[in-house]
Amino acid sequence: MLRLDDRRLLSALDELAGIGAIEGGGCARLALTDDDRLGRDLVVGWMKELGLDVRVDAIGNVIGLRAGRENLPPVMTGSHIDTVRTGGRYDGNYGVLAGLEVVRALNEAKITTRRPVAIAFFTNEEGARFQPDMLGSLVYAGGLGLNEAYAAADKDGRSVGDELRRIGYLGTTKPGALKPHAFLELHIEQGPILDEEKVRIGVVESVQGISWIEYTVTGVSNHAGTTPMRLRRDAGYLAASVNVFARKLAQEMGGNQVATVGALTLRPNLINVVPNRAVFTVDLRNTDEAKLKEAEACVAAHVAEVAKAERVEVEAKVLARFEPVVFDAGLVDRVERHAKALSLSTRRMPSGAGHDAQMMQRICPTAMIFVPSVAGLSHNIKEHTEAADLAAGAQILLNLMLDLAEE
Ligand code: HGY
Ligand code: MN
Ligand code: MN
Repeated sequence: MLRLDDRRLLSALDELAGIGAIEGGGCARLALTDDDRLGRDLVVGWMKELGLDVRVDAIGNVIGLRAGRENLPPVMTGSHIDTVRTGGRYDGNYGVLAGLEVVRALNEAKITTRRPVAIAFFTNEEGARFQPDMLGSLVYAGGLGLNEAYAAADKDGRSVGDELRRIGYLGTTKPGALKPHAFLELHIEQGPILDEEKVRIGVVESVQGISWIEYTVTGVSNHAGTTPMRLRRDAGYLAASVNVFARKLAQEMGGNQVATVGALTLRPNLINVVPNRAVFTVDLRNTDEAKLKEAEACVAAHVAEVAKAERVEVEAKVLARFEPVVFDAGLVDRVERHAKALSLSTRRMPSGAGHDAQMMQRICPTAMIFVPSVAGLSHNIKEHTEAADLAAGAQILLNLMLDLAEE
């Protein structure tokens, strides 16, 4: 069996994690920042060293293509190399760099596969700076127009289009021009299931639905000491009330329902002033679309009820909304077979996190391979996956890609 060099994979992960490194581990490379550019440049350099034909598309997605014996739709693998601000070193990076090690193994074994092989990283998967998340793969899959994507702006009003140009990754190839024969994404689980159950490989059947809403609340700033409670129009109170409500709602709904108020800013944000403005986000997710809709409706009703009682104005903006996605059953079976062929324990599961794969499933058969996250930690600088698990996932990727590239 062709083996890939997992030591090289580990050192590549370390080197990439050195860009935007955070004190104490992890890395921060928010999409289209200078650190993202440096990370992109490093990976593009590795792609070129491996002899890949590197293409940058009009939304900054980067694809390294390795020719096959025949000019057929390629077998593609990839993920993302942008991170959240408290990012770990494996989220996204692992899938891209494992793809490069697949190419290195093919090169060293002087194997030319029937189909071309492609390794991709997509722009702004995280959605931490620009929304929606999975922006690059969504455009690639035809789910969002380029102009709308270019117009997405961060908190400082910098747009995706301007930032792509500024960092030199406003490419020319048409996103989605290269339609894969199949797409695989190798990724850390980012949750606690595999680690708790001591299972080596997650055979991912689906990705849960996601709803991101940003609320802007306008009240009246007032003196914290002299303003009686009956006269308050406290924007911060509404934000806090929604946070508590969303937590309780998720607990009462149970199942896969989760709810997070992740971002919150108050103005004037001073100890002795009743806030007149609050901007906060609500992230709701569920594997069941009907339940996700129910959760959205409950939160919206609570916002309206409290806004009326507190006499504040509220503006809601949908930042991202994707329904659950089910992966190609045949390809999912093949992930499971390849894991078992290596005598690795497996369990089928949904993905709690969003991934580029959920967009690629729109245009080609797609599946994901998960490896365990220690203590289920992710989007946390302590994110960790054992070397043996990283190697096992990468070996499945190599074996399955070889399979797919010969059919
Ligand atoms: O939020 C997510 O699930 C992903 O990390 N973008
Ligand atoms: Mn990811
Ligand atoms: Mn992530």
